[in-house]
Amino acid sequence: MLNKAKFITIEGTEGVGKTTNIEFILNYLNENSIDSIVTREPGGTENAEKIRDILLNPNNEQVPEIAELLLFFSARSFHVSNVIIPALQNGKCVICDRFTDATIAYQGYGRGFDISQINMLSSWVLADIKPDITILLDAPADIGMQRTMNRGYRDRMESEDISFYERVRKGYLNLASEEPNRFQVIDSTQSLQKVQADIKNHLDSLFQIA
Ligand code: Z5A
Repeated sequence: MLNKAKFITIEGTEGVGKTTNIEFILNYLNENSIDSIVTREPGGTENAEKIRDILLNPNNEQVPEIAELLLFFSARSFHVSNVIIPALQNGKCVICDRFTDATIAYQGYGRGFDISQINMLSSWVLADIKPDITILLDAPADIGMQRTMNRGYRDRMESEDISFYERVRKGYLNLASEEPNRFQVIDSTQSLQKVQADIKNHLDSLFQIA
């Protein structure tokens, strides 16, 4: 029998539609009676949400880049041990808004940290946890930025210039080409209906739903 406790991550640069489509994925799983939880990074536990505030609140003291990198992994350690592993062990599907690929894309390609050092931290923190599928919503950086402009609030990570987000996007696309079986890249400049039809196709094959 197919194990339905899948680990699904959703990635992309800001404003590509992660939050919007996580709701769609959750509805899909509910309609197919697949028990699931939705969570996010940085965050997902009480302590990890405190770290999220340190990382994203623009009014906090300056965050050195190395502290930023280590804080993302600290938050992830709380999250993996206290939420992700227990949910998967209890037979639940986990839908996670960002995971380690975000660290490689943002801190590696964006900030310039050595990817092999990030991978080493990752192997310490994650043990053998790896997403079953990663949905990468892809769009040119300026499109995502325009979509989030109307919020009237930019967090600390959203205050970089466009070249940073272009490097992040390139990082994600490189990761996807290195692991084509795990990554499903979806053009998020398409209409929401088309994006969601693509997501549904990938979920149908993951869960073997005809
Ligand atoms: N970060 C990191 O650096 N390293 C790490 O390891 C991790 C994270 C884990 C967390 O932010 C920040 O931390 C993030 C990366 C960094 N910083 N940045 N930049 P987050 O994940 O909490 O938030 P976000 O990435 O900034 O996501 P977002 O801005 O909330 O965007 P979104 O969730 O992808 O988009 P959305 O809210 O679903 O959609 C945005 C708007 O577009 C909305 O009005 C939608 O209705 C609209 N939309 C969505 N899809 C479409 C389509 N297809 N057509 C037209 N309009 C659309």
